[in-house]
Amino acid sequence: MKEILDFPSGSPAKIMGILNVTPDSFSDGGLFVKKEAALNYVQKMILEGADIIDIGGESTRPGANDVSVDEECRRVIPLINAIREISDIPISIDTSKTQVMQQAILAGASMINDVNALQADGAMALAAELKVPVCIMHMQGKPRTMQHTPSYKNVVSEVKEFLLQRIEACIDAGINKNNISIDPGFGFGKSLEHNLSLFKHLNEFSELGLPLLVGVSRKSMIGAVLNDAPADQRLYGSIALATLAAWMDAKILRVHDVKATVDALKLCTAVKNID
Ligand code: 7PJ
Repeated sequence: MKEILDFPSGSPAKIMGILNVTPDSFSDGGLFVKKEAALNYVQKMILEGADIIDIGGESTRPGANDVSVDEECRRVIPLINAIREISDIPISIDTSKTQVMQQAILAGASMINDVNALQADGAMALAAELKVPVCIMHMQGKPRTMQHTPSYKNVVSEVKEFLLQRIEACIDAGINKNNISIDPGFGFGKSLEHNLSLFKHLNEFSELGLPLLVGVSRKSMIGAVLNDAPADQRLYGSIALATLAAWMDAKILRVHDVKATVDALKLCTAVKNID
């Protein structure tokens, strides 16, 4: 199987297609709670060129309700099983709960995507034991309250420092460096200015020497710049930022709109690869 975190030089960034199986996500909440609808949507994303499917059963939008391990498993595990019956596309599990990570990988998921950077009890040891790729993300605060008063002296250096410490902790816990990707965590405890500043300095995250994942699709930073456009009016803004991220060497783009992003990336890669 092709390695998820393998990026031959000149190859385009990979597209991680988002599948939220939550009744309350901000842009597609409730759409894919039924297994059949979710499976059809996965098929569509695969045909459109997704490289990875990211499944999340716990909404991390600001103020979202907590979900129990059982409920989260009930949402994601049958779906992972069902996808495995139709495709061998890599699946990442978007969760911060150790038990959900374990069940998901057992059911056939291939990667752990944790907005909490594997800080839950046992999460890091589990990832080391399972030898699966991980994404560790920066967040200031906790989802319920993170947007209340985000505050940094220097957002770029603070996020970088956090990621550096988590990378070292992962390696100390026995996670292979080749299995780690990093994410500055757009919208997770950040004001519009923080998000824009982080984005402008994305290049600097390459200094950490690990593949960079960027998730800005339909996020509120886009709505804010577009005069408070609602989530369903953020496609063009999302494509602009996805293209800029790829230009600044992001290796994985976590997106809702797979086909539009794939097309934009083809142009980005064509320009990048010309002398
Ligand atoms: C992200 C994520 C992100 C990573 C979510 C949303 C909120 N995982 N999960 N990075 N965002 N790695 O899609 O707006 O930015 S959920």
